[in-house]
Order: sequence, then structure tokens, then C-alpha cells
Amino acid sequence: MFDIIADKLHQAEKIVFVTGAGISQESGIPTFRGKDGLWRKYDAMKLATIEAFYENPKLVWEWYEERRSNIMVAKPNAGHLAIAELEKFKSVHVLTQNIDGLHQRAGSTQVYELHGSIITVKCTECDFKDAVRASFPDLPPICKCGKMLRPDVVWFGEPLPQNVWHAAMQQASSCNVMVVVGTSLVVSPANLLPVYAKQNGATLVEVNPEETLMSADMDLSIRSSAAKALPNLLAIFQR
Ligand code: BV8
Ligand code: ZN
Repeated sequence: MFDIIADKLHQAEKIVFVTGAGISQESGIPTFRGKDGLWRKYDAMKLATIEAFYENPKLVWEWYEERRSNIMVAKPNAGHLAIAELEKFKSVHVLTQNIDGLHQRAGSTQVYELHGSIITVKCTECDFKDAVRASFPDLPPICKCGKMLRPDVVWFGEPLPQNVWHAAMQQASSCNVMVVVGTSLVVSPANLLPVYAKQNGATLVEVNPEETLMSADMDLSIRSSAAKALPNLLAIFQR
């Protein structure tokens, strides 16, 4: 299996990775739906929405601050590093649903953050936007203009950043191999990206210890974790 995929990677002009919470799981960041899932303790469907934010900005901010502090101490794992390493040999674009910035910290340079970033905060009113790595003393944090700051993430019911989404669709529709890692493909429109790739004749590879909604559409599925499977794949690719 790994040999076949490594071969496909060798033949490919362009390789696209679509990643979700599962690739950061081995960096100690809980996924959404897993047993330790974020959505167990909190109902993210309720909290990751603009309504929840305006209803109870302090609670939503407490949730993000807890996640941000966890993400700040997390390290990219062997899965993130293998994707970054592959960039030395091939054109690699990473379309990630994650907001943790770990692909960039692993060294990947073509990363599209479909759902924004927890590192960046923006104003709910003016055009202030900046990366903030320190934790905020008071929640919700207030902008210089007097209005509330919010995490620069895409909440449910909010559109994805148009420029990022169009670029991601473009990459998905023009790649030869798409590797879907650590995502349950529940959330739309990100879950359409493998459909675009398939429509354009790409080889679809899935890396996930469990079945997903699109496992039946995958050309090849590696039932393993990202931090195990991706370095193995890279080692065989480099032989
Ligand atoms: C939009 C940022 C339109 C915030 C996120 C019904 C009602 C309401 C809405 C909808 C509805 N039906 C559809 C919708 C649309 C909605 C949606 O898809 N809802 C779902 C829940 C049904 N989507 C939206 O609202 C999107 N916007 O559609 O806008 C629009 C257009 C124009 C104008 C106005 C509006 C916005 C969606 C973005 C939401 N924000 N994140 C934050 O993080 O706090 S989504 C968030 O959840 C993540 O970003 C990610 O995308 C998603 C979680 O999914 P995964 O990453 O897949 O994680 P999950 O835990 O599910 O799975 C982990 C996988 O990893 C598993 O398969 C597991 O087996 C595997 N795994 C575990 N360990 C490992 C592993 N794999 C490898 N290695 C391991 N070690
Ligand atoms: Zn402001």
C-alpha cells in the first residue's frame, strides 16, 4: 500500500493535503468528535457560533483562551513534519481546517487556513487584526476602538474567507494526488474539497485510524494515525 502511494507521489506534479483535527491529536490537541473530543466537554456547535459569542462573549472567550494556551505549548508532530519535509521534493499545498498553526510551525510554507487561526484576533468593528500569543488578562478583550475583540476563526454559519476558499478550491481541482488526513469530513464546505479533486481525476488517499464519510470514495486508505503513517510514507518516497 505505502509503495503504491509513494509511487503516486513520485508521479505527481502537485500534491494537496486536506487536514483536520486528527493530525494535531498526537500533538496533544483534542479533536472535536473523538472520545477526548472538545465537543464532549463543550458543545462546540453552540460555542463556535456568532450567536454564542454575542450572547456570552466571556464564556466563548474562556473556551478559546483554554484552547489557545494548550495550542501555544503544543508542538508539531511527526505527521506535520513529514508533510513539511515533502515540500523539499514536490509542490505541496496544505488545506487545513485546523486553527492551531502547527503546519506552519512544522515548516510548511503553502498553508491555507480554511477556518482561520486561533493565534490571530480581530476587532468586531474596526479593521484591527493581529497575532496575539499572550493570554488576555480580562475577557472579552477590548480593542483600542472600544469594541470587543474576537478570535479570527470561522464560526458555524459564517462564510469561509473568500480568497482562501477560492484558492483552496483551485488547488483541490488541479492536484494529481490529494491526501486527506485526520478529518471526519463532516463540516462543509471543506468536505467538498476531496470531491473537487476526484472530479478532476486526482488520486485520493485517506490517512485516518477510522472510517470517514468518504472512505468509500478513496482510492487508497491507510488505517493508521498521522504521526505513524506520514513519516513511513515519506521514508518509502525517499528510498
Ligand atoms: C458555512 C473553527 C455558509 C472554529 C470550525 C446545519 C445547521 C447549521 C449549519 C450547517 C448545517 N448543515 C451544514 C451546515 C454548515 C456548517 C457545517 O458544516 N456544519 C456541520 C457541523 C454539519 N458549516 C458552516 O457553517 C461553515 N460555513 O457553511 O457558511 C455561508 C455562506 C455564505 C454566507 C454565510 C454563510 C463554517 C464551518 C467552519 C466552522 N468552524 N472551526 C473552532 O475551531 O473553534 S469547524 C471545526 O470542526 C474544525 O475547524 C473542523 O473543520 C471541524 C472538525 O472537523 P475535523 O477536523 O474533521 O475533526 P473531527 O474531530 O470531526 O474528526 C477528527 C478525525 O481525525 C476523525 O475522523 C478521527 O478518526 C481522526 N483522527 C483522530 N486521531 C487521529 C486521526 N487521524 C489521524 N491521526 C490521528 N492521530
Ligand atoms: Zn476595533
